[in-house]
Order: sequence, then structure tokens, then C-alpha cells
Amino acid sequence: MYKSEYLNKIMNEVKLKYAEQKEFINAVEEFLDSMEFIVEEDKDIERYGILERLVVPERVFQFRVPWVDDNGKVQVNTGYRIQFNSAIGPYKGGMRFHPSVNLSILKFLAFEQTFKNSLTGLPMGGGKGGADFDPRGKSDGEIMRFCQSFMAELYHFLGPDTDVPAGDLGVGAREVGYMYGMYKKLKHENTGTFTGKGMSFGGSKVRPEATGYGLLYFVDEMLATYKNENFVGKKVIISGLGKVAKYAAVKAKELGAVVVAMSDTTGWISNPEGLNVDFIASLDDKNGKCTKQYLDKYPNTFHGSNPHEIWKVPCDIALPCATQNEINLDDAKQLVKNGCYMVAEGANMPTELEAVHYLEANGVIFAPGKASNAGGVAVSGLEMCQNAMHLSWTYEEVDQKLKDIMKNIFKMSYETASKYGNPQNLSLGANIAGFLKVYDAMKAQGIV
Ligand code: 2IT
Repeated sequence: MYKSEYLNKIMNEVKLKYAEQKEFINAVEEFLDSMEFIVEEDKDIERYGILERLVVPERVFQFRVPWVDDNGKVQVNTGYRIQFNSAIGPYKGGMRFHPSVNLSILKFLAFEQTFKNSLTGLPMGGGKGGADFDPRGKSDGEIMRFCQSFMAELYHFLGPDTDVPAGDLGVGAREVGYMYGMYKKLKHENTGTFTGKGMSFGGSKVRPEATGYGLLYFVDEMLATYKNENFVGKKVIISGLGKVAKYAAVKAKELGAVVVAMSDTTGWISNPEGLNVDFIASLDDKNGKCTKQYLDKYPNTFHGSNPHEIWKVPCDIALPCATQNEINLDDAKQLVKNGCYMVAEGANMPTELEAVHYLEANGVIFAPGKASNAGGVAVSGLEMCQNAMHLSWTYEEVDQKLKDIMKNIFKMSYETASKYGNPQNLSLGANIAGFLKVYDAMKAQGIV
């Protein structure tokens, strides 16, 4: 229950209309918590129906994706693209290929993406898409045929100034290449309507590293501002062994931290003296699960098969970088008990809402993904910019811009949180700061 009747009305409607969309309901609830601080003082939000409109995607595509597997058998998946909000720019957001993909998960991701993209300061609206397709264990040919079929349907609705997809879980450089190839063929244009492309056809330097590096740049600002410290000697846990986690680990080490534990879906590995991050960065999960490959080389590493147990490893800073809902209330209690004082999300919504509340109530400084993992989409925005200008920036130029953007997102979130009386509440700061720009644009553009 909110103090504001307006917020109660919005939340009740969302819960009633989309009762089965748990992830989406959670994301809206978390966001409306922060709106409590501004809806009473600015009645235009209600007058212009801003929140009513914000919680409904502008457009949703759902379509059949038929393809033929290597045995000649016809397979069918469901594809989606959510064009959530275009108030401040073309729809922008990744594609997720994972068996768990459904409307609820993609709506939650696209909703969050709207505010994340706003925080980057670049002109990008919110979108997300994907399919309930599992790329794991598929041959290259199967992946290509799936991507081509997916794009044969979706290409109509994309464009460099309309909707620009990218990668997410299960979608990396290979999948982006196949999708972009088909898009280009069908659309007869080559303007870079995808980010995370290969370097030989318009990709941006630092895009592969951007989410992980950006997370570390963000936490570096947190350490400096709240603790007057830096990463040197800090014990860090990083969950997930995907692209975000690996590059987060690389940058953590570079900044002087000790990465004491990492995990994948099959379990966790830990070494209080620090894992071999360079070896981890070199692992390719095409060769099997990364924890297993690590244990094959370093059999004496502490390990376990339940990924949740990673949160029992004592640390200063925890960086959940796997997927949604990986830190629950019990995990949060473990972290607090062991002295962890900072949690920053590299994945989208990895921390359940009650866990966030517990962490914050116990003095842990928490950074929400829409702020701390915005580095990926920020460099996607820079890729769009380079494509539009038909040029490409150096690694150093892009990395510097990424640093500046992450610094600025932290500053905006921190200053906004401070303005509303709670400088440690970065969720509040990020939600309001991200919202205000979208709100201003929606108000200016009339009821559309
Ligand atoms: O969650 C995210 O921000 C992403 N998957 C990246 C989106 C993008 O367009 O680069």
C-alpha cells in the first residue's frame, strides 16, 4: 500500500490486469516505491496520465519462429519484441534467447530499460525482445537458421531511427551477426540497426566489455563517495560466468580488488586469496561449464553445487551478474552477517525486492541494475552514434566516454537521492532521475 491513492490505483490495475506477470509486477512495484516521493508534489504526473501510460508498452510483437533442426525436424519457438517507450529516442534494448523467456520477463526488462537508457543521457527509448529458444547445445547452422527465421518476421519493425536491438542472455556476437545479416538482406540498407555487431561491420570497441567494466567504474564512484576508498584489497564476489561477470572480474582485478568467488548455473568456486581471473576470462563456455573447467585446472579450489551458496562467501562487495532473482532474503542475510557493505547489480533485477529492503535496512549500500549495469547500453548508444557518423572511435576514446557516463549516472542518482533526503538510496535516486527525463518528454509530446 502506498500513501498516494494515485499510486495504489496504478499498482492495483497492473496486478489485476497482468496477474500472471510476476516479474513485470515486481519491476513496477519497485519503481512506484520511488514515485511516492514526487507524485504528491507534482500533480501534473497524474493530470497527464503519465504513470498509467508508462506501465503499458507502446507496442508488443509476438510471433511464430519456425526453423529446421539438423535432423530435418521442424521446430517452433515464440519470438517477441516489446517497444516499451519511445519518448526520448528510438526503442533500444537487447534480445534474450533463453527457455524461460516469456512476456512477463521481457516486459520487466523493457520497462527497466526505459529508465536505464534515460540515465545514460543518450537519446534512446526502452525496448527488449527475444525468444524461448535455447542456443545451448545447438549447432552453428541451427543457430543461424533460427536467427534468420526470427529476423524474417521482425525486420519490418526495426530501423536505425525506429528500434535498435542488441544482445542479452544467449545472444552474443554470433547471434547478432546472423540476425543483422538477415536484416540487411531483407531491408536493403546497411545503417547498423543492431548494436554489439562485429568490429568488421560497424561494431564499437569496448562494447563486449562495457557492462562489466561500467559496473566497476560505477562501484569505484560508490567507494570514493561513501567510503572515501578505492578497490585496492577489497574482497569481491561476482556471480555468473557470462560476459558481464567475466569482464567485471577482469576490471576488478585491474583496479586492485581480490575476486574471491564466482559461479555459474552448476555451482560456485571460491579462493580467499583470489581466483585466477586471467584464466577465467579465457574460458569459453562452449567447452563446458566454466566452474568445471576451473576445477579441472585447480582441483583444490573451494566449491559447491548450489549457486546460492556463493553468497555465504565472506566479502566486502557483492556483484550479482547472472540473471534476475538470484539474491533472495536468506542470501541477503548471509551477506550482511559476513560483513558485506556494498551490493551492485550487473544483471537486471538479480536482487529480490525484500532482499533489497533488508540490505538497505542493514546499512548495505545497494546499486540497482538500471544504474550500475547501464554501461552496456551506453556503449550501444555510442555504437549507434559512430554508425550514424560513418566513423569509428579508438578503444581509449570509447572507454573514456563509458567512464564519464558511469560517473555521471552515479552523480545523478546520488544527488537525486540526496535531494529526497536519503543519499544512500541509489534506487530512489536512479528511479527518479531516470523518470524525470522521460516524464518531461512525454508531457511535451501530448497524449500519444
Ligand atoms: O540489459 C541491457 O541493458 C542489455 N542487454 C544491453 C542492451 C543494449 O541495447 O545494448
